[in-house]
Amino acid sequence: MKKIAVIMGSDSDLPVVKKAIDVLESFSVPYEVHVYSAHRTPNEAADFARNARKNGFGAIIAAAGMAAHLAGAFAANTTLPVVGIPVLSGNLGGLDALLSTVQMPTGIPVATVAVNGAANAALLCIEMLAISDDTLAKKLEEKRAADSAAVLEKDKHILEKL
Ligand code: RP5
Repeated sequence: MKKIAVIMGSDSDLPVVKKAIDVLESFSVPYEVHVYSAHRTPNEAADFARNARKNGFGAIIAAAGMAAHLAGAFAANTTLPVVGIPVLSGNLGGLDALLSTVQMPTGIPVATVAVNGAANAALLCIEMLAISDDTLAKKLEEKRAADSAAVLEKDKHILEKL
């Protein structure tokens, strides 16, 4: 199975990114976690992105806050799918990172999830791998069913309570 690269702009992003790691773990999808910054380590970030396909990766998650160019910088250097997580950091409530991540020019796409939407970033990558992996597709269906059952259980409790 292809690996998922999980990149964060700073180790201060880890509490958010951990939710993506937990999802990848729960699906037994192989991954590698790195700290690379578009601004502080531009050469290392570019090297990683350029070699990611030949190093066995299938998709890249890039999480960053503030002027969050990380996902775009990765996307500029690979044709693997890049999923951006705008991280809430600094004083602008995550809007800075959201716009920096989502507003990519035509030709260099970044699939952007919600601010701090790390779990969805992992799920989106798993859905990409599941295009050619029936076992993974079945696990995704099972998770959807479990999530539905959990909501219906909550509905039952609310009905009983109120
Ligand atoms: C971004 O700046 C990082 O992704 C992080 O969200 C933010 C702050 O980084 P630190 O100053 O905590 O290293 O590049």
